[in-house]
Formats: sequence, C-alpha cells, structure tokens
Amino acid sequence: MGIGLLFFTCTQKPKTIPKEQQKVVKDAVLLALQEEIRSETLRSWKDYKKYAWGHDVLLPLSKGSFDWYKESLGISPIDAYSTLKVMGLENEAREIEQYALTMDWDKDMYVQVFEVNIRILGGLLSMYHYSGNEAILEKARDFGNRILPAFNTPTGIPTHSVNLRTGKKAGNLGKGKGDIVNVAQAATYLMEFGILSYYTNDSKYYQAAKKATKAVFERKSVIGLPGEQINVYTGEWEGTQWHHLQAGVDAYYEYMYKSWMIFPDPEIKEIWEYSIDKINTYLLDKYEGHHFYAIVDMHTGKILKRSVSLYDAFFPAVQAISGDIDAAEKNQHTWDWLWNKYGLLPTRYKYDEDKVEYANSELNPEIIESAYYLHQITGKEEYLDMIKEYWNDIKKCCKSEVAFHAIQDVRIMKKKDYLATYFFAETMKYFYIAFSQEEFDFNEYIFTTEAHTFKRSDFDPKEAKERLGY
Ligand code: DMJ
Repeated sequence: MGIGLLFFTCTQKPKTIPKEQQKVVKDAVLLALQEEIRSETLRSWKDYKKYAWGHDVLLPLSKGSFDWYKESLGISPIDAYSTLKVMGLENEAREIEQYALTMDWDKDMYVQVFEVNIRILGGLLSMYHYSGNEAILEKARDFGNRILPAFNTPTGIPTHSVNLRTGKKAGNLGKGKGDIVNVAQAATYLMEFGILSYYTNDSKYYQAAKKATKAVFERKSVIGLPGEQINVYTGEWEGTQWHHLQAGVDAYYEYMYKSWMIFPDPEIKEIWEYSIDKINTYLLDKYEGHHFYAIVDMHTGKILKRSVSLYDAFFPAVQAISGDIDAAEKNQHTWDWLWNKYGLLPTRYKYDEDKVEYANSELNPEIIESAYYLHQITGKEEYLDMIKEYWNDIKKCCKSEVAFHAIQDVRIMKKKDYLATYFFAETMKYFYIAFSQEEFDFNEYIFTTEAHTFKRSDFDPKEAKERLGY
C-alpha cells in the first residue's frame, strides 16, 4: 500500500465521486465495450468476406467455408444484415442488400422450413424494414411463397423440408414413413409470416402460421401439455411423449408471446396464457436452490429427466417481457450459475447428476439475450455485469486469428471449426445493444427468435388486424 493511500485511508473520509462524474466514468466503460464489440464484429465480418463470401458459413480455423445444401443460400450475410445496420456499419449493410438482390430462390433443393424461415425470411424482412427497398420485399415474398407449400398438410403443420423450386414436401424419415417434426419446427412462424402478411397485405402467410400453432396447441394432453414431436400427416404425437421448453420446443413459446406484442391477436394471447400456466405448474423444478425447467411426461406432468440445454436460456427474456420478473430473475441466476461453473454454457447439462451430457458450446446468444432483457426491464446493474463477464469469457475462449470459433468441449475448451450464422445475427447484436446507451431504445424494438430487428411502431394494430385477418 502506498504512503499516499495510507494517509488518505487513515485521515480522510474516502472521496465520493460526484453523481455527474460517476455517469461519465460508467459511460466511458460502456462506450469502450460497445466500440470493442463493433470492431470485433467488423473484423469477423471481414474474415467471413475474405474466406467464405457467397457461402453459408465461415469455418474460422481451417479458413474455409461450408454450405448447408448443394448451393449456398447466403445465410451468414442475410443473417448479419440487421446487426451491421444496428451497429451503423452502413457500407457493409448496403453490400449485403446488393448481394441479396442477386439471390435467385428458384433452386431445386430441399431446405429445412424452420431454419430458413428464421434466418432467411426473417433476415430479408428486416432488410426491407431498414432499407424500404421494394425489390428486397419481393425477394422475401418470393421466398415465403416457396416455403408456403410445406404447410399444405392435413394438419396444417409444415413438413420438415420443402423444395424451393417445385414446392414438393419432404419428411425426415425417408420415403413412405411420414414426416415427424418437433414442436419448434411445427409452430415458429407467427412473427415472420405475420410480418410478411403485414408488408404484403396478404393474410395467407399469417393464417398458415396461426393454423400450425393452433394445430399443436389443440393436440395438448388431458393435463394441457403438448408433446415434443408430431406427425404432420396424422397429428399424432410420436416418440418420447416428453414435454419441455428446450431446443425443439423453445421458439413455439417465444412466438406466442412476442408475436402478440406486435399483432395483438386475442386467440394467440389466450393460447399463451393457458400455456404459461402449464409451464409454471409442471415444468418448473426448484432443485437445490436453483430454478430449472425440466423434461416431463406430457400426460402426467411427472418429471422424467432433470436436464437442460443452453437454448432454454431464452426463457428468462420471455418471462421478463411478459411480466413475471421474479421467475425471470430466478431462472437467469440459474443460467448464470451454470455459466460460471464452466466459463461458457455446455449444450446439455444433467443437473441432478452434475453431469455434462453434450459438451459443445457454439457461441449461442440466449443467455446474453435474457440478461439484456432483464437489465432493460429491471434496471439492475447485476445483469449488465453478467453480460460483461460473458463477453470476457467468449473473448478468452473463442476469439480466433480468424473471427471467433465454437467450442467442442467446454470442460477442456477444445476448439471447433465453425462459426454459426446466428453469431452475426444475434450474439454480437445482443452484446452491442446491451452496451449501448441512448442510441438503442429497447422499448421501441421487437426481436425475432434470430434477433432480426423491427420497430414496434411500424405495425399499426388496427391495420394488422385487417391485413393479417384475425
Ligand atoms: C437460433 O438460431 C434461434 O434463436 C433459434 O430459435 C434457436 N437458437 C438458435 C441459436 O442458439
């Protein structure tokens, strides 16, 4: 301890920094973090362009690229657009807009309806939202029309895949065996399809999405829970008879609440109110001081497996925005506890055995997203501190010479050669807006499950009722 400090400590009351100056100090820290996120995003984006331009995914360790299907759908750029726009990276965003205009969706390829809806349709709609470019809206409409035939099934639940050229549907079980999709694949369309209906003044998209959501909801068990996997032709629950709010179900619940925030369809609100009550009754598992949401039997509500996946960390955000702050905070603290145990979240963790079931971690955004919502809604500094810590850990474990990389095993921080497209769409966006101050007003925006950004005020509730037809 220096003499000056000793003297100070013993003889004077510690000086309190005046309020005004405190704000300046805090702002400077946030400003620096925000700038760091922006420059790391730009660095990663330049790396994508250098090594993977025109392809779906950047492989950062091998400095290569990867396409989901036989031809690229430009998933990384379309996913990245709204984030670059939020960060004010105008030249980069404009370049993607030009690129999207060159995309021809007339491809003889089967694509996964759920994945391309949240990434491509959502990305294009957000691009239209920001640019006002009608040709981009046409690209979105064309894409929407090409995946819409998937919904033409006896239940109204879309098939797993659809051919972009022919509209032919394909299951994931092979010829003649039917088609089973999980609940998220069945019913995560209300936002993108609702927004497409709003912008095109054609209700058919929202109506298809709503029919699919209702088809899942109406097949709930006697205790009011849906299952996990459903046959789109027969409407029968297949496989495990499990229910949970993890990967494979997650965004079904997310869209029930969030879509209602911009398109106040009373039927969807009713479904949400019914469903959240069942989640709280059956899935919430208070276990050794933590609030987990377990895997339960859809018919009895009995807990079958005490295991969580990192995707479930989306839920505190939905709890917070729908008004259950207490539940949201307890849930977020559980996730934060798990993060601190490993320094990142493992994909699956069995909490009654303290066992990592799937050790990979792929720069997923959910825990950051929920901390951001909680910081905005409660104003509590602890959530901002969590986000700072997540950023430091990601920097420490995942920053590469080329962009960032995923992790194969969080227990030994073994690297994985992959940079998921949502890193651009979601992860860096949530960090950036969490560290931003006046420039980004949380209350003005709504985010899709892929964090594509829309101003709430863009959607007039009266117009929405007309255009979406509810
Ligand atoms: C994203 O692609 C979407 O948020 C999806 O709904 C599930 N989670 C991934 C990222 O983890």
